Amino acid sequence: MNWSPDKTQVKSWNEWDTLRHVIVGKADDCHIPPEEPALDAKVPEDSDMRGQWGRRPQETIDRANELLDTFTDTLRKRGIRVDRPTPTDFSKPVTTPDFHTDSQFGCMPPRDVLLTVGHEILEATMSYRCRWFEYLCYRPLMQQYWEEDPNFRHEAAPKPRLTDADYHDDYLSEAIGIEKRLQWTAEKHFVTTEEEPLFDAADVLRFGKDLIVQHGFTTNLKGIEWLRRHFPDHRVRAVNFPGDPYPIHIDATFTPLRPGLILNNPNRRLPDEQRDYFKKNDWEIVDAAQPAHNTPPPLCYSSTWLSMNVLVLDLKTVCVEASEVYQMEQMEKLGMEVIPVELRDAYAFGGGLHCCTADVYRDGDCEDYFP
Ligand code: DAV
Repeated sequence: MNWSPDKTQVKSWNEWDTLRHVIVGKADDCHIPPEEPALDAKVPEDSDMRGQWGRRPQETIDRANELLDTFTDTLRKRGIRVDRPTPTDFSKPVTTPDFHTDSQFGCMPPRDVLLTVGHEILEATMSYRCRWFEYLCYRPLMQQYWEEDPNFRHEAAPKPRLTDADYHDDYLSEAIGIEKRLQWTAEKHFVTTEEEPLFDAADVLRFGKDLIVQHGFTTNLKGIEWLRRHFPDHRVRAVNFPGDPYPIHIDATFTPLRPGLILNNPNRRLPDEQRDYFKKNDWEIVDAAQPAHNTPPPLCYSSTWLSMNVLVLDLKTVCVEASEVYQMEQMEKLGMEVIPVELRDAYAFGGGLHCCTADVYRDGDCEDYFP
């Protein structure tokens, strides 16, 4: 059945077919959460965020929301349906039988929480304590979709316990140093242990029948195995990127643009033995252009490589952050029409244009791109 704006349908099998319906996050009430093991491992050692926590300054929240609202309008003007989450009170502490945290995070990057595979939206386990309840912000939408689309499968992965046993304590030291971090990530020694299945949805890229999953800080091997058993009709492939000292979320590292073409962060090269799978199936992997900035904006977890965190609208059209001149230029050379979207002042809230969205509907069916 074709998509129509009057009828909710959930379906998206990949990152590139024509986008019709999407969720865009909100910056309301976003907090810098207190220290906790998995989060600390991601905060860069020279970051201005070390040792800080609390509600983000109101003027930065307002500015991020202004940008997210403008992005929403841009998509709507192109005929794309855009839904928004319902933020909860992130200042509330969370206590479970297994852990306590004094505040939560926010709901700017829905991509981290929601994994859309075909007619299913799966709530990820998450791996940070401060993000344990983030799915609640999307429940009003999930409920609405469930009522309106009889084919929609709303699923949630088993909530993890997130006790200290989930985290390697050698990652808790103040100054580990980049060299040691690179050695550890090359050895696939990440902050999360194999205590229980863990994954963030943003570690997964959808290539039709194949799900490509980053093994790193936020997704462990048991999380990948859980996805494999949960999606028995898919091939679930683990990848890892040894050049990344803080490997969380695949979408500033590996960016498919259309069937046969992927951008790879040149500092986080996919190892040769893992490239073969793509090469054998005629996928070209090209180095992404350099970011336009030397440093991330203030109080930001992510690296400057949010430059390649783009949202593909269809096989010929891509949204790129408006200040990322080199990335825009490369996209044009690759035959894409670029829509510049200003978002840099929202990066600190959890990511770029791919992170701040989650697919609800794209045209197209589940195809096998690796026959
Ligand atoms: O390069 O810092 C950012 C991904 C955010 N979801 C990076 C990864």
